[in-house]
This record gives sequence, structure tokens and C-alpha cells, in this order.
Amino acid sequence: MSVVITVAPTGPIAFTSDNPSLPTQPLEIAQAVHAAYLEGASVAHLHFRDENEQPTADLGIARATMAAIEDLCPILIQVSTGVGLGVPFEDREKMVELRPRMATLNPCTMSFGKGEFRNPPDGVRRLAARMQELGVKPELEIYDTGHLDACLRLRDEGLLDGPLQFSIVLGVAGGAAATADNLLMLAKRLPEDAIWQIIAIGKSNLELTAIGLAMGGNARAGMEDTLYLRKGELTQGNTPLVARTAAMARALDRSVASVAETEQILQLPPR
Ligand code: KMH
Ligand code: ZN
Repeated sequence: MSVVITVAPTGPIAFTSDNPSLPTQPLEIAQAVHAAYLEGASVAHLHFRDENEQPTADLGIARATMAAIEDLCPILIQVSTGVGLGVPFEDREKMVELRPRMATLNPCTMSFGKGEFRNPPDGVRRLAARMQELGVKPELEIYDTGHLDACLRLRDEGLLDGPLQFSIVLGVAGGAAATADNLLMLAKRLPEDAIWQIIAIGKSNLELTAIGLAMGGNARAGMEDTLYLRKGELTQGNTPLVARTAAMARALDRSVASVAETEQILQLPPR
């Protein structure tokens, strides 16, 4: 099966003071996504920032960024409804009104590094129902086993349509550690027809991405998940991270999925 590579160029946590090549402004993000598309990424996972680099749910900034990307390439857009730790859930859930092809759904409230990541159950239900209405495919972010069970309950309530699409997110302080055992344990518990990708945060990003690809999973690459190409070496933008993930997939004799193939693999609702 071809590999779906998602680029996550910015995220909600880092600043250019952490890595000067972090794209934070609309045109910077569009150019980074276009470069990643040329390296094999078929999905772009987007967070937006204001002019002070603060994470924002500002729909105007989001639209400008999405339009700039669409002018450059046909990559599939996945908007984050995580947005940023300090952003109210009521503002975050409005991101799906942008009607992207996909958007993330974080099923549970959790400790997240030094902060709290609030995802109230009734809000998550409301968001899942709205995504269903709009034909926006949920990217289910599971940081631990209980998060998977929460998603299966939403499915059983009819709020999620199959096949379910999961991101197994490992390495966030507050969620499951970034270990091969945790990846195996979670991947084995997924529904038979589920589609999944590995998201490994921080220093285990390379190893766990390699294991996830070898296990048949898809992968996410980008400066949302690591600012380093290797220990002690800051990455010069997102492109080297995406290129390396594509090279690993090919080394495993797995082709890299095009946008059209990705629509098939993820069985995205037609637009
Ligand atoms: N930042 C990642 C650990 C989201 O954007 O909704 C998880 C994430 C969630 O990407
Ligand atoms: Zn994100």
C-alpha cells in the first residue's frame, strides 16, 4: 500500500526563536507546504498564527493561508481543531466551517506538556456531528488507549463514519510515551478497516516514524512534531523532514501516494 505523507509545517507550540526557519505567516506556510508537496506530501496539517506568531483560530488568517496554498498546489488540506492550548474550544470548533477536506478531532481532555488540552465531551460530540454534516473527514488524534475507546464510542453513537482515520500521537507529556511497544499496542487495537498514521513528537520522531512505516502505517513529517533533523542539528525548514520520510518509505519498497491516490486510500467524502 502506498504511503500517505502528511506535512505539519508549523504547529501551535514552537516559535521562530526556537528555529528561525519555522514558517508562521500565511505566505511562509503556503511556500513550505508547496515545497513539501513537491517532496511527496499529499496532505497538509495546518495551524495558523497571528502576526505575533501566537496560535489563532482567526478564520480570516486561515482563509488567506488556505487560498495561498491552493494557488500553489492541489495538496489536501487538513485543518487543526486543536489550534493551540490557550484557545477556547468554542473558537476552535469553528475551524471546520472553513470546510477543509479533513480536520482533526481530539476526543479527550488531557495534560499536554506544561498545559491542559481541553476537549469537553459534549463539545467533541457537537464537533463530530458538525464535521459529518459538512462532509469534513475527521483525523482522530489518539494520545493514549482511552482516547481510542472514546472514538469507538462516538462511532457507536453514529457520529463517526467508517473507515475511521487515526493519528497515533506518541511522545506528548500527558499522553503515551513514544515507544515501539505503545505504537504496537495501539495499532493492534484499531478497528480492522482503520487507516492510521504515526505522529512521533520530539527526539523519537525518526525512529518511531521508521517503525510506523515498516508496520504499514502512514506518516506525518514537519516542524510541528520536531524542530531537529537529528540530535543537535536544527532542521532547515520542513522540506528535509518530508524528503527523509519519503525516502524511508521508498527504502521500504512502498511508493508515496499522490493526491488522487490519497483521496482513495483515505476514502474522503467526494467534493
Ligand atoms: N500537535 C500534535 C501533538 C491537532 O492539531 O489537533 C497533535 C495535533 C493535534 O496535531
Ligand atoms: Zn496539530
